[in-house]
Amino acid sequence: MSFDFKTYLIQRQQQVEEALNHYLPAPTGAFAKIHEAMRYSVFAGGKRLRPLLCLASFEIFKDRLQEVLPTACAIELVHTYSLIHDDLPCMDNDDFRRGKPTNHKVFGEAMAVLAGDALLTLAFELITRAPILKPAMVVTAIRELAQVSGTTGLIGGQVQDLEAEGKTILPEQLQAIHLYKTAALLSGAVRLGGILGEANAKELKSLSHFGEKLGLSFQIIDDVLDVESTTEIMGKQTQKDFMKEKATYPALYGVERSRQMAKELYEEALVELKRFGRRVQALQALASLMINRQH
Ligand code: GRG
Repeated sequence: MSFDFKTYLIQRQQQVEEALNHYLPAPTGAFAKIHEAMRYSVFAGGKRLRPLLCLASFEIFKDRLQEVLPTACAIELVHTYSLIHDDLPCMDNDDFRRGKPTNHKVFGEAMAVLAGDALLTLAFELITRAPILKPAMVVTAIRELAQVSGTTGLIGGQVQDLEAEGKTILPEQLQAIHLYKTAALLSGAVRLGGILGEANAKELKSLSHFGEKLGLSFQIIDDVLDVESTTEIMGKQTQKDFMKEKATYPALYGVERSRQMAKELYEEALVELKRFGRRVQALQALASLMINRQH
């Protein structure tokens, strides 16, 4: 029977929404305000690509989704925290994300900082919430998420990105920024699925390469969309990279070559999945969705 990706996607997205709703604290009681701020950005319309990648990667090896759902949600919380903080006036200073006012526009800067911090903290707690996992696996998963979130990943990329503003940088520096700020967390999501699925070292290596290449390709497409798309479609201000003199692929290579590079990386990423046979259908379809996205 052929793989029905549309049905698969709807089901998994629903499972992720339900799990996130379950794990996020209720917007009531003494901490109603911050819980409301956390929930505002988590349920603002994100595509849930990172948890979906984590689930699809896990499903290459195992079926019991309850083992991986808390970790898949944890990655989404780290992603959401990074966007809240990135939108702050001291960073990218954005008023809109996903077509809605940014967190600090609704809750104020102090609460937005704290909501981001609280999501990041909750993420690590969530990984410990799958009681069926072996303790050693929980430790490995926590280390993995910390590494792709810290200066060896997301934060490191953001620092390099800020420092590159207004400067001419080398192609390898640009690639490093994109690998750190975007590909690390995406690849981490794929790797975490493999880790919890008990992939062996060789399998994990293939998943890492797949995630890195896909993540780099995804960020190149993001750069291109900032040039070619509109504020209405993206739900946030476009042309910002140009205005802030950001280091991007279109700035260095032009739009057409950037699209070509993204396509080549995507194809290279798919090659990494060959060893897994038919159980990679969901992961393959997700990769295609990510690279052909319009927003
Ligand atoms: C502030 C610690 C800190 C990190 C910021 C670089 C960065 C991390 C944030 C800037 C926004 C940006 C360019 C992120 C890179 C990844 C990216 C393209 C995010 C958007 O991801 P989607 O499309 O978002 O998955 P949705 O809205 O669907 O969740």
